[in-house]
Amino acid sequence: MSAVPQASQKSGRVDLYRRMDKHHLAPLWEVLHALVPTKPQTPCVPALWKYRDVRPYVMESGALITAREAVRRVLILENPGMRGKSCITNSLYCGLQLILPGEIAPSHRHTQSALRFIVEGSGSYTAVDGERTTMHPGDFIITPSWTWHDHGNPGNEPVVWMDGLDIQILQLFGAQFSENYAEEVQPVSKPEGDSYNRYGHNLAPLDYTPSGKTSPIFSYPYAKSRETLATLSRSEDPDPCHGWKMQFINPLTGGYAMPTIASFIQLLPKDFRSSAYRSTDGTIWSVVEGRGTVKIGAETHAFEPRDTFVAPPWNPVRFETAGEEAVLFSFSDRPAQVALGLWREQRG
Ligand code: GTQ
Repeated sequence: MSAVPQASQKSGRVDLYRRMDKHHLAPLWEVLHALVPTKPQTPCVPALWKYRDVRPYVMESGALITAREAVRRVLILENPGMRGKSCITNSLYCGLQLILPGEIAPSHRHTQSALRFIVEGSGSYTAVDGERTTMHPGDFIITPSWTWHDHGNPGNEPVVWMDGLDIQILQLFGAQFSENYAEEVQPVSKPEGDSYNRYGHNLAPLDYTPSGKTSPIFSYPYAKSRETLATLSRSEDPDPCHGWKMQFINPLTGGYAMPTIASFIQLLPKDFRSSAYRSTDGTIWSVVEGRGTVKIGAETHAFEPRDTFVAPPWNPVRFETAGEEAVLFSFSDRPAQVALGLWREQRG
């Protein structure tokens, strides 16, 4: 038998494909290497959104549609390699949400888990299951799957935050549900700080048994995470890949704050050149403090506060800072990959 297909075999195959196509059948051998590649293959590309460039569009949207009419007034950060799919990586959605003084974004709930990372402005709130949390730049807030949530801005300045949702994961599984609350704003049933005081102080109620897969606290104030980073930086050397990096946890399990999305906060020392690091979880960063550059795969981008950038799965990431420290927030689908036994990382 010859290893090279005969012309008759080739035309026979084309004929076979054509006839079986009507029965919704397709030959695996034509697509096998694309389906089962030797290393991660993705249309997701590295990208950075400069807040300086994006902000005017965010503010212009504020003059053209209200939060009430939009339901959520958000500009989606679409990965340049996956335009039209409303995603920033294969599995995650990211957007910048604007809420102007006096506005409300009406209450709803969905099976998608959401995080908010406050980029600009103070004085707005997110309400989750009867408790409001006032937002400040750098705060990390979660909206667990199927919890009622609405946003409002009783303050006097525009507030912009980054939204991260597991929309594409829910799409993959076909498990999306959502509904609107009967009223625009859900009733406030708990004082501000209730969940943080109950669960965020190394204490738990006597009868507490974890219910669900999400952290019982939904606000992680920047003041606390920044203090932790400062403490670490005074007492130990930075990690060569990450600087000083911490993960946000569910304080009652030690696990991730949400079952599908992990989030992190890291401090890069000044005059730092990190070693290359890659992992299978494509990651989105929001810059809180400081300037530097990030090399993602073959692309290098300069970053400054409030910029957002994305590293696709398995793309090596390197950071450089000069003269100043930098603080970066990030999130990825790591918990989902870990739960399924898929997550890999490589240093150097
Ligand atoms: O705030 O509930 O960016 O439902 C996309 C979908 C935000 C939200 C988004 C949402 C929300």
